[in-house]
Amino acid sequence: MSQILGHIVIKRSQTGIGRARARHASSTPLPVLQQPFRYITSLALTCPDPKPSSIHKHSPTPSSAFCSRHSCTLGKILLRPLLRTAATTNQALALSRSFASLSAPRLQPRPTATTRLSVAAFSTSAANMSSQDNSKKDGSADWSNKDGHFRRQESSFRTSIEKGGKHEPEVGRYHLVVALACPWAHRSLIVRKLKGIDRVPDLLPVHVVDSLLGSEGWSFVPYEEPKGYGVPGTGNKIPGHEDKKRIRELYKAADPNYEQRCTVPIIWDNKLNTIVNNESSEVIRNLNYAFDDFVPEEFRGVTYYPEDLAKDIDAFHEWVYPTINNGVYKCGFATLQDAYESNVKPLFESLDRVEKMLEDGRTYLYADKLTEADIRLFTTIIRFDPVYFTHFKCNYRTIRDGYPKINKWMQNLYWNNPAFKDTTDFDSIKAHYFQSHTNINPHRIVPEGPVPHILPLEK
Ligand SMILES: N[C@@H](CCC(=O)N[C@@H](CS)C(=O)NCC(=O)O)C(=O)O
Repeated sequence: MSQILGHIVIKRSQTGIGRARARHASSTPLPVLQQPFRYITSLALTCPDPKPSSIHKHSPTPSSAFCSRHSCTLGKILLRPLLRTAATTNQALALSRSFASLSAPRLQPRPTATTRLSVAAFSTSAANMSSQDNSKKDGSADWSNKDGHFRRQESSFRTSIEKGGKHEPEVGRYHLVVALACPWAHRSLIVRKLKGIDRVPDLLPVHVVDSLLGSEGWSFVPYEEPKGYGVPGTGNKIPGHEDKKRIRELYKAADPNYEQRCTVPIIWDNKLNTIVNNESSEVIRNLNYAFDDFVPEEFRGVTYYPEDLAKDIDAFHEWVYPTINNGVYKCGFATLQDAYESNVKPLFESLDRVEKMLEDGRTYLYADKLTEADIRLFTTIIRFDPVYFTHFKCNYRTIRDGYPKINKWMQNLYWNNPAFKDTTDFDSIKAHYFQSHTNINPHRIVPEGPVPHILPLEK
């Protein structure tokens, strides 16, 4: 039986070699052709027998790392043989042109005599793949644009839990979905605890996904392949959604047309069956007040974004987000030397700047008060020595050896405040980064160090 596996977008890379990108078959009916392993002008890619073994037989030469990085459920499909044998360059370019409308304008191929069409790997389960330039369908994906720079997508669900609004504060209605590895999700776990939300049963239960970001994105149940990787999540299900294996299914339930990456954290509204918000910076602000009617007295009215410091905090994020929080990703996911170099320097300049801010020995970044500035910076800094220094090549210096003030600030938060320590899981963090990004770490070896992951506080 033939099955439509998806569509192909041909992307011309800098080298002039096109890269085919696949979009998962949508609900739009497309003609199924009976020719195995051909892509054809109807723009559907068909496979006569979608069993991994037979697919692999037809794609024995994963000549690009791109293909071997993918571990899709139905196997890896290498399109190169297909492009070589079944299609002429002109056909391929016609195909790519037809798909250009799905892609960012810069993906439009410029046909030239020397254009060669190359390899694509295709996950049949890549329903969340976006046509955006930097989005890909699995955790091990090629995260960068063709200029070699990583660009994070805009979050899509941007509402909040508030009285009189669409999402009324209630017990038993909302769920927080996180990956312990994720610095953005980590922020929300910290604030949930700091605000005492964790003290009230069913107020905002946490659902932790597996550490492995696999071919279908974050997962509530371990991936069957690759075997043996990842630190399992909590496995607790959202009532009514017990059948959901991946967070992508929640995104699709919230918005059947959702085509972006399916990121954590998510606040899920189980009454309206939708996502309240998937942007951590907004989630943590919302948690400052969302549940104040339900949390114990001592937590009511407590905010980590105090009005008198709002301006300073905003100004701080202005440079810390692009150069540090997201800066480490821009270094790690850069695919060109220039792109890497142009991000690693600003990262360390910003760390120097934070070090200077903390020079006077202050405990917190602003006004001797714990604020979201500390929270947002902490989740990046705590991952720095164990992961970013090596995995993302942020290696001018470590925090412990190169930034004594930042190190002390981080140690204090971690060792003296359970909201920071109890939400930090080094095993998940390391397993996630080193095992999911096989474009960076193809053998998935998780380094042992640093030993210890964080230094003890000096007596
Ligand atoms: N802007 C978002 C970013 C969240 C984000 O990118 N999370 C990553 C994990 S660190 C994710 O879920 N990635 C899944 C994917 O890209 O498939 C936020 O701050 O909430």
